[in-house]
Amino acid sequence: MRPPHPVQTALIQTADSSRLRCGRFELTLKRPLVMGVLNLTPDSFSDGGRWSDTGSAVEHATAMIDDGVDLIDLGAESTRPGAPIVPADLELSRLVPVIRALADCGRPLSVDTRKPQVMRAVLDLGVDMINDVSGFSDPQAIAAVSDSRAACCVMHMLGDPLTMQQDPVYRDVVREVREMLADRAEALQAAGIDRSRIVIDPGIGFGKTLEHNLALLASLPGLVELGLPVLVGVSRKSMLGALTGRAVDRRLPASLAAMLAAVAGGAHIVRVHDVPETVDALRVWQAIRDAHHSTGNTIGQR
Ligand code: HH2
Repeated sequence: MRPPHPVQTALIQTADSSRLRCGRFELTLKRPLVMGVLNLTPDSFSDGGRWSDTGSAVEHATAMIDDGVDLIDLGAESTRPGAPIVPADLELSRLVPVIRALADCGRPLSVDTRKPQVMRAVLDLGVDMINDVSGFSDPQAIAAVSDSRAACCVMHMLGDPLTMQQDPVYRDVVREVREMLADRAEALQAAGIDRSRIVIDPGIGFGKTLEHNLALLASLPGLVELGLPVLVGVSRKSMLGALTGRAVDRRLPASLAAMLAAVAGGAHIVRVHDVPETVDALRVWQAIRDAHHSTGNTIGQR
């Protein structure tokens, strides 16, 4: 197993967002954390079907841990544009055996789900984070997490996966996404969920054109100013295909570039498919940034 990547020098950062309470874990956010994607779906946009039996899913999770992953995000319903809704019992039948097998893997387990029923069941199994791409817009979803210790990732999405890419329109995408995330974070806090458990995510590719995605990535420092940890998922996404002309299986360099841009903009957690490559890129980026910082200059946001 590789050593954890080095803790970077803390730069300008609000006290609020320097730690994340995440179920059984308390995570320090002084260096960017790597969330590895574990899709248990037959139809995810980049790796559908690859890890859909428990044995291969556990093998992949173990490899990600060896490669230095900080959190594992399990998903059993694709949210790609146009994806159909998966019934809760099917979603759970994919999740439960893998959660049980990974319960003691030493890394926080996150579950990517929009269904309160699924949230409650996986929280009963002890998962550490609920990642809701619909931003806890269902009051039952807030109720499901409020009596747990789990972290809550609030993502921005315009509409739902079935329709979200059909001509998304904003007046000011950066302002609207920021306001929605601040509102949802307030709703979670009103239900008794402490700020130290809340993560926000601009939802790259969820009801956004290429221009919207670029504007959001370019203005991440404005989201970081909300004082909550910011998660960004851009790995292999179609915006990278639009920029490079590459098919989904050839988007690793583009994914790494976008990931580093997000981290330079202040992102605290990056959600990625390619863990070893991401960990390596972050090691190099951090070493340069820390050396630069120790000379008295600053780069990046934090
Ligand atoms: N992206 C995807 C799924 N879940 N959750 C958060 N918080 N942020 C993201 O950007 C995000 C997410 C899409 O990626 P993937 O899980 O690989 O695809 P699919 O939804 O097709 O399973």
